[in-house]
Amino acid sequence: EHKFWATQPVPQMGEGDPIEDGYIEPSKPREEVRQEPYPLPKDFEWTTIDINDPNQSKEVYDLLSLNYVEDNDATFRFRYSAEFIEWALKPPGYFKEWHVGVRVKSNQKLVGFIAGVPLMLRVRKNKIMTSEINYLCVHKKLRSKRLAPVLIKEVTRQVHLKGIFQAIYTVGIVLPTPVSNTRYYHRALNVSKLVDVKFSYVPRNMTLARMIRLNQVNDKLTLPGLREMEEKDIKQVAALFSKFMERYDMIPIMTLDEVKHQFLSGNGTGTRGDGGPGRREGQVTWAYVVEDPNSHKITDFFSFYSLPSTIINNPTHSTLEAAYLYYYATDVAFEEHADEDGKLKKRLQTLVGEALVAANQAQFDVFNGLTMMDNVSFLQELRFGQGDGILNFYLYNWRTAPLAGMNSVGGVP
Ligand code: YNC
Ligand code: MG
Repeated sequence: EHKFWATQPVPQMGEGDPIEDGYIEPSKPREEVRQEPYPLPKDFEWTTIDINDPNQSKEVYDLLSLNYVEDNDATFRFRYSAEFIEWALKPPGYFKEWHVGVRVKSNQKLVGFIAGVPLMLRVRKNKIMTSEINYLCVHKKLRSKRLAPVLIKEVTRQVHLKGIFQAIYTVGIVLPTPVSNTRYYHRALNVSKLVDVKFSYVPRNMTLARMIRLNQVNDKLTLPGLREMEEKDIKQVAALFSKFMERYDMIPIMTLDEVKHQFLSGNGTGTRGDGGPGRREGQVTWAYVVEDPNSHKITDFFSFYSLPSTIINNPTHSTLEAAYLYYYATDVAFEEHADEDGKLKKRLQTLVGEALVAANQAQFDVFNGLTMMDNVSFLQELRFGQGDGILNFYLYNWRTAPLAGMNSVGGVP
């Protein structure tokens, strides 16, 4: 069935739960790692993408914007911005060698890409240094030629050369073998546009006007103490975040520098409005905190990021502006029985409700979330609807029983 994946250190389908969590194949000393790049078909060559070079970052943007992930009926295609790609590929401690490209020898055109970034992960009781693999893409004209396995093997070799032997990745399709499955949910903000582009439909027994009214959000943030996150908050946010994330079974573990990178370095430059209403120039992430006015303690935080999609073949609208719920945390979770008596659920509903307001101010058309973290507890009340997209989580060279249901996956971008 899976000619390539059958050869890889991943749990094979139907293997059953492991007796103990652990690696599938042992790590190797550097000198035992293959030293030469894997061979490519003769018309192609490897390239290391220098993501700091605006020309090369634009090449990756161009490749992905025309050839990356589409929805099931090819109506929408992810269009990560160049700023987003730069932010995502340059976390603290990134390796340029993990930004692997394939060019056509004759004209140097970039036709293949895969990237990894280092990520400390906790899976149940184990902390594992991993590579988070993303942005695997082969030009549409070169599909089904088994280039993807070569890209995967080459990035694996580059990861091994840095002494790392585990990886995490998310894919829309089912491969051997998901550690968790999540589903996309969507909260309409710009209802009439979503209906226009056939992202949403007006159900029977409903009118467009009524649907617009039902999905209206406040025009201002109202939660007392809520403001944008700043540099001075990093330490408190990092502490709150790491304590909150203890609830989940698979989570990233971030240093202060990583917290700063994840929540502030994508916030764009200049002042609000420079990049359009509610946005700074080049803004890809939004992060908010709630500060207690008396103690100045940060009690809550939430974040979301911008990932537009190209609307394929639409005469009037070219772009779907989508915000994606990212990480959040609240100290309500540390109160006794906060879970059982619904206090946590209520707080998260308030926080994400404010995220919807901020996203609406920034002119997003839709706000997306996955069925992970505690999201299932508030999706319905906040009028998210189930989408057709799924997202499977995978671990490379690590065995653990499936992470099922809520409170299992604490996410990974
Ligand atoms: C995929 N998305 O099953 P078998 S997600 C992994 N992830 O192998 P060919 C995939 N494997 O089944 P094509 C995959 N898609 O025979 C396909 N495969 O064992 C497997 N799409 O290769 C597939 N981006 O080259 C099969 O297929 C083999 O030409 C077939 O290329 C695939 O980034 C692809 O969806 C996805 O650009 C490049 O369709 C192409 O179709 C494309 O003949 C649109 O490949 C964009 C798209 C994928 C987004 C993502 C995460 C990728 C994870 C890769 C695995 C990482 C493993 C860990 C490595 C580090 C280890 C350490 C340490
Ligand atoms: Mg291919």
